[in-house]
Amino acid sequence: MVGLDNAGKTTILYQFLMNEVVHTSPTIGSNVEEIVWKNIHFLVWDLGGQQSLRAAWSTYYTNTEFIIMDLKDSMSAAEISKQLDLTSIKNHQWHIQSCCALTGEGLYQGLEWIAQRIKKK
Ligand SMILES: Nc1nc2c(ncn2[C@@H]2O[C@H](COP(=O)(O)OP(=O)(O)OP(=O)(O)O)[C@@H](O)[C@H]2O)c(=O)[nH]1
Ligand SMILES: [Mg+2]
Repeated sequence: MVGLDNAGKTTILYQFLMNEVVHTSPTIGSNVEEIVWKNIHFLVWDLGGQQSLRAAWSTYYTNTEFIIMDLKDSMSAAEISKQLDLTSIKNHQWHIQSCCALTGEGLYQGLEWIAQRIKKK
């Protein structure tokens, strides 16, 4: 799970794990938790988003199957896809899920998209 610092990644992680909003501090390094949902075990690595930590993100990508990006509230899903030119990506699938880590809205729809693709493998 990667994204800008203060975007809400750690909040999402603990929403999935405990169904509640926990008090967070900026992540230095990473948090890792196992989330079990619909009999699927998700090993979720939550990476610190501060500028100085971003160079280390790639070291976590080996054997990574899915990346969750939580971007700040400013753009719609359509705008994000346009800005990042996602439609030009043809060698893997992608999906934008709008969500709110504080209420949990949209979080499980995001996992559902991943779960559907795991089943097709
Ligand atoms: N309004 C709003 N605030 C959020 C949301 N998600 C997280 N926050 C708040 O944003 C702050 C930062 O959340 P974190 O989960 O620590 O952010 P992070 O992405 O893990 O940040 P780094 O560890 O520094 O990369 C906290 O005060 C959260 O309560 C959200 O969906 N909406
Ligand atoms: Mg964090």
